Amino acid sequence: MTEDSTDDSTAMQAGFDALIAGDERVEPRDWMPEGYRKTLIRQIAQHAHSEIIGMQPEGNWITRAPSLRRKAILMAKVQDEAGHGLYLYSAAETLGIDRSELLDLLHAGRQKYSSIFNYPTLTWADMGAIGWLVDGAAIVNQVPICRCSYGPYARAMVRICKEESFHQRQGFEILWTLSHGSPAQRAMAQDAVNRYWWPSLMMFGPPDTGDGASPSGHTAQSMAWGIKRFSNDELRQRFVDMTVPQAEALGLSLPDPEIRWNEERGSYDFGEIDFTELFEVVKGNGPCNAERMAHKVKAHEDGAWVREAAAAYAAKRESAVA
Ligand code: FAQ
Repeated sequence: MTEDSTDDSTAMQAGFDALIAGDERVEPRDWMPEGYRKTLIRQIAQHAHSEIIGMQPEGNWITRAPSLRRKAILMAKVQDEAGHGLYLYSAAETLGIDRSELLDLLHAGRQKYSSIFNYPTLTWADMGAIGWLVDGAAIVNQVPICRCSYGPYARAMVRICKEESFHQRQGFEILWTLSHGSPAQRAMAQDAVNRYWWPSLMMFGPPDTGDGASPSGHTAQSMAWGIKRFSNDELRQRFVDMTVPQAEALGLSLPDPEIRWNEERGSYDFGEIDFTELFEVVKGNGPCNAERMAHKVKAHEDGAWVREAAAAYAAKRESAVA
């Protein structure tokens, strides 16, 4: 390396450091360290894949929604999730990676998606529990990403968070209706909440200080880069504090006898999370991992003709212009 190029890279690093220190946005045209770019690609791709795979558990109930109104709302919600996936793939592409490459990595099991979408949706009440708890957790996690240091990711999150708020509200309303319905409907709502509570807490990721074998390894660096604004445990606590009073309003209980208000801390205590379950699900051993991936790969293969037709059409238009 020549002296000039060393000077250049020191100046570029200093420019990046100044943007981060000043809490300004890094844009695609700006120089960025390779680790920053890779971390963003990993997180944004995982986020995009989650939105797309996340269409499956709810898509499962579109044909069985209990009324036309519920069906229309659920279809709109599932379409919103597709839209979120597309904004996020576009945000990832600004980092110099192609969407098709990201999909290949997902299909080969080399990129992840959120653990929560590997649980089955057994009853209509699960649509309520997903909206209320899963979208609720997603909002708590994603609102701070609107202030992420990387511009395209932060801007994509603004609209996504607005839509997730509507999703959370519709889930709450489904559960409210069921919990004020017949004893069987109320029992269905309670069962859904019992099954989705702990997996929703796991969405926030591993604990900040684990047992040495399983802590949240990326948090410190991601916080220093302004990608993450809070740690996994901080956001998890925020979610518990927001959700406990909402469960009371619903008249449903949360399946944790250790939840109680802690006057000193000004927040709720809650029981220990079984993180071995999270790690098993992330490794591919959850109840629906194989089914979700098989469905995703098949949908991708079945859609090959659409991609081929679009590429042929674009090539024809290009040659006509030339
Ligand atoms: N599932 O060091 P950390 C939604 C992995 S969208 C699977 O803490 P990081 C909307 C992690 O990747 C839901 N893997 O990592 C919707 C890493 O593995 P790696 C998705 C997980 O990145 C609603 C390792 O563990 N939201 O729900 C999980 O700093 C309804 C160590 O972890 C986002 O993606 C997990 N739960 O923090 C759609 C939000 N947790 O890559 C449809 C953006 C951790 O080293 C229906 N992402 N891992 O092999 C984030 O905020 C972060 O990436 C975290 C993880 C907080 C998820």
